[in-house]
Amino acid sequence: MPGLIAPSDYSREPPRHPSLNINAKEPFNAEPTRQDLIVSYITPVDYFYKRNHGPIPILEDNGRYSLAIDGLVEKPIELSLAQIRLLPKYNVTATLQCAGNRRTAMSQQLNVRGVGWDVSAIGNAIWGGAKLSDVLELVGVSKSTSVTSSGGKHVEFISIDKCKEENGGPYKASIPLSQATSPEADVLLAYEMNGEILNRDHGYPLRVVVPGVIGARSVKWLDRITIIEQESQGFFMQKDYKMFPPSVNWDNIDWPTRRPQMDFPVQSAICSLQDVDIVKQGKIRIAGYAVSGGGRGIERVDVSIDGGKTWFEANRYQKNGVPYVSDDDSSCDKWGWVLFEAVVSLQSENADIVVKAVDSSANVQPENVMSIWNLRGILNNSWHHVYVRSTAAKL
Ligand SMILES: Nc1nc2c(c(=O)[nH]1)N[C@H]1C(S)=C(S)[C@@H](COP(=O)(O)O)O[C@H]1N2
Ligand SMILES: [Mo]
Repeated sequence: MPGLIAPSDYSREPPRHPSLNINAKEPFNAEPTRQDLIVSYITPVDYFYKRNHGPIPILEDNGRYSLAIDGLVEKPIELSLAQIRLLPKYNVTATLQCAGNRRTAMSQQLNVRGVGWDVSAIGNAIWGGAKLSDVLELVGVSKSTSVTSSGGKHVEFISIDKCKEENGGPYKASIPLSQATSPEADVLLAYEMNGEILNRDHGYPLRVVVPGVIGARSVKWLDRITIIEQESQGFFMQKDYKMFPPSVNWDNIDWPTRRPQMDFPVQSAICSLQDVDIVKQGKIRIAGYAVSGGGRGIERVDVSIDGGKTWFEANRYQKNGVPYVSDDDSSCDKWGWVLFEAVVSLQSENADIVVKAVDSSANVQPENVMSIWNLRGILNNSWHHVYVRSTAAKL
């Protein structure tokens, strides 16, 4: 298809903010500093983590973008961006989190395979675009459908980037048709991020945003949507982003025994401090983010300054001044993270500060990283500890 093209080398990458910590250069994988991550409830585009598997695609100067929708549907179509923009526009505030967020910490316990990430492979943005459920009506699939008359049960998103995991082919992922056609699931074909035209790193001109689900399913630089019988057979659905138990290693791994990971689990991390930090004696600020997948809200954020022996609750907020209530969709963002904050005076020179969140289904983060260790290092949502030494001396 003319228009959107995928370079096979890294000579045409977009500019990026110099403050990002780069975890891999080619493909470009970077995250903001902890401090930058929580400057505001909505993550500025410059500070939003970037996770790629190949060179960034580009719209040719005179290129005309169009999106094909086909497969097990009555009337396949091709849509221009203008036609997609004509559909009702929704702004959905949703947190995107890479399944590999906090992988470095898991790897420090026992080595795992994958790009290392600190706690910032996550961001919260206002995504603007058309609802996938509206778009699918144009090909004759009505709202709340779980199977089409020709047997379609999954919606596959196909990009145009060149990924080595796909032997130079494009990135692909799928979600169930029931989720794609559910207006409440808020799955978007987004052309805006934080009120601006989506930039190249984040999927220009059009990407999928699947709220509450690991970032890997939110396909960027969307080229084609196809309705299929079984879930996508792409590498990133079948041979990656699956959660294995700690007993599985690279010699006994059997990929088909596990389902592709979709929702992410309850998660939180401290961003106002480094894992090992020195602070001035007196009051310190413990702040960070908490979020859960599947549209579950954050019921509580617990903080400890004695390694988890005793706990107290942190304040939670989304928009400034509005108290956060985990099950109130009218005043709170269902798919968005909450920021938390607690100000404490440390009682001793050394403190083991811990945070754990509880979601609206009473799911709690696991205490121990080794109990959820897996060879790909995904979904590290264990309690986040930071070790702080306070000193009377001027820093
Ligand atoms: N086409 C394409 N889509 C993609 C990817 C990719 O490499 N290619 N990476 C996925 C992964 S693993 C994540 S976590 C998110 C990252 O989105 P972001 O770079 O906008 O933060 O995009 C997803 N969509
Ligand atoms: Mo990811």
